[in-house]
Amino acid sequence: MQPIKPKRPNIDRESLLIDVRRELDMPARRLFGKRILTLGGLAMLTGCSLSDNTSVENFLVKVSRINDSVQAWLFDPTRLAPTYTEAQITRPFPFNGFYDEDEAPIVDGSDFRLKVSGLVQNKRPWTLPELSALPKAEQITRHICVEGWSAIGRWGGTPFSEFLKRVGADTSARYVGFKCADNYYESIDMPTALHPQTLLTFTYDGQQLPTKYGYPMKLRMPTKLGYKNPKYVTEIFVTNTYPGGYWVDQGYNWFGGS
Ligand SMILES: Nc1nc2c(c(=O)[nH]1)N[C@H]1C(S)=C(S)[C@@H](COP(=O)(O)O)O[C@H]1N2
Ligand SMILES: [Mo]
Repeated sequence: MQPIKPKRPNIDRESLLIDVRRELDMPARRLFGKRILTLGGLAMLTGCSLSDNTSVENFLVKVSRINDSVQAWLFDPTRLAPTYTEAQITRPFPFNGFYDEDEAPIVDGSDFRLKVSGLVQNKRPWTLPELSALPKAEQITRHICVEGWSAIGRWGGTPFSEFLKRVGADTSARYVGFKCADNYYESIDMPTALHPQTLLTFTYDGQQLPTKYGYPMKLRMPTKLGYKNPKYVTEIFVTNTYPGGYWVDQGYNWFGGS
């Protein structure tokens, strides 16, 4: 038999990665459910034709035998996620949370202070105007939720690496953790925190971030699945102690890359 050499197929990378995740040994796999991991689910997410998906499946059979080096290639934290045009934005962009939209926390911006703690030189809290004065960045990227939908949106704010630089974060530490106004919490690896597309965002589609999308701020990472992107962030900390996350602690994969 010919040895199987996985090679990069000409198909939508995101749809591929969702299923590659299934093939890799991921604890979250049971909880994500079969819904998005079927051919039909893939077709729904990506609008791919069945023939494309067939080639995805064939590829995945091969990928399921891969080793760590291929996994490292798939989740390379320096890889850039695709960006999109204004015309491709999903309207209206969906709301999601572990509660209904009308229960989303309403944060008072006027006396808001972002807390900073852990392995940083400067723990001074930040007001919203101070945060808005940081160097600007904007991106139109795809948000992928494991519940079976994805949507393209436009977020604006500051590169998270700029924020980490200003607070004197120990960037040799392993994790950055987030606490949220709705008691959600998350944490990410330092390479992702420093990734050029990881933004601390204050706007959605050119307007102040509305309550439903996480006012006063959302950490937006197009290299991570939806649940890794915390909204209503109230505290950021740098640590070497694994902080977990709201869904991660219920079995979702911690890396959560897309
Ligand atoms: N604080 C907070 N952040 C959160 C969540 C949440 O419930 N609370 N849900 C996560 C999930 S599962 C998704 S898909 C996205 C939804 O973001 P959106 O409402 O802007 O679409 O937020 C993520 N961040
Ligand atoms: Mo999600």
